[in-house]
Amino acid sequence: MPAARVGSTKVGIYACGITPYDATHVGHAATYVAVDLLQRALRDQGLTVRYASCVTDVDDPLLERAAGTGVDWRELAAEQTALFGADMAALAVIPPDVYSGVVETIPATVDAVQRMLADGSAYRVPLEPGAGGATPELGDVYADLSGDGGFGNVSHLSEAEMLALFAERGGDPARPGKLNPLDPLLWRRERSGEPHWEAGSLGAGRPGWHIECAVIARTALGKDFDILAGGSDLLFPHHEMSGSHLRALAGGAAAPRIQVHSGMVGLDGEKMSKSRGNLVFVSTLRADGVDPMAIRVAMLAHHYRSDWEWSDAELRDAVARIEHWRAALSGAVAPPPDDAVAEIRSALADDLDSPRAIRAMDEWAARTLAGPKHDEEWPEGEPGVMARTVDALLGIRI
Ligand code: 5CA
Ligand code: ZN
Repeated sequence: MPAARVGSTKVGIYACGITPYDATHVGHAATYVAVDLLQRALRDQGLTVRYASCVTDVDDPLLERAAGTGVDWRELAAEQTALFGADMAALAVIPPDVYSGVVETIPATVDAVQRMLADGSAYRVPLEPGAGGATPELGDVYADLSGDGGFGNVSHLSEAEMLALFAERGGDPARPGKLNPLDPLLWRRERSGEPHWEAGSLGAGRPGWHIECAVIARTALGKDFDILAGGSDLLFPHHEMSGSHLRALAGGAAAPRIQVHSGMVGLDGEKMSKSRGNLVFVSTLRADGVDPMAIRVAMLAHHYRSDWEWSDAELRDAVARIEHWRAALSGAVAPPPDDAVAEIRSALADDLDSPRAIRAMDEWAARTLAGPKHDEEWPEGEPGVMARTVDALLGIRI
């Protein structure tokens, strides 16, 4: 787990938010539970956490889904964002201090792109005929990565690997007119049928994905915030590019200090993803009467960095585990909890080792249910200490 910056008791965390369609599946939720665990561990160390997140409320796949289903994209985004909020509350995820939409951040993003154009870290690429409305001479804007010596330090991938992932994850390496195939889009001029916003000297259009998160994070947390978080599928290109934009906007100083990436949750042998459609939604589980705390325990049973598979058996194990804990917590007496609390704290301080923290709780529950040995005296009230510990540190309310 990241140590606090020397002399500072404040930690800024930015976690990329959802693109609001087909949300919230248990993969998304596992990533936000991991960030929540990080936040709880840092708070327990006496640090003040400022947590910011976003909602990518205009984006190609969202627009495609809205067009495909005949729903207004704004309605789809609003409805899915509300559902996400309800799911997160049920999973006891501490809400962000700052939660910004991409659409509401457009003025700040326009300002950032204009600054990058002015200082030479961005350039215009001519449009195809028919694009750009009344000002087709103003091209799309791309970041020029050639001046960024830090590019590649997040993912450490070869150029071939970068190109493959860039093409797979929303990039456009083959776009004619770019200086480097990897240069990412900062501002997309208006195209027929696509939403667009007035943007002064840029010409009407909408922002690129990576600059949005850079601007939201920087606005909420300042230029040298500590932690950028998300699932491992965001490592490249998204977080590599956002990191590069943050350096460009800060004139070289590096933010964030640390990147945290959670593993991918799969289903039936494949990553759970909107494009594959192999999704288990938190809201569906909740509607089926599944205890959200069991969903959370199923997630915490895996280390946040590992990839794992969602299954009914995982959920059944979590339900049984909660019942076991509940039985121990509902008694009047228990062994003094100091060792168990210390073990949970130490597990979390060791790169958020939640499986180890959970084992400590299992062992405490087993000992409690076994009852005191003949020479032991257990004070009253101790189960309450453990209940508050798992609530505060693991976010599990029983
Ligand atoms: N809006 C962008 C980030 S700016 C986005 O990636 N949205 S998302 O809805 O696709 O994903 C939201 C979060 O869930 C991201 O951190 C992503 O890395 C994570 N995520 C997506 N699929 C999975 C999965 N199968 N397992 C774990 N985390 C996942
Ligand atoms: Zn993001």
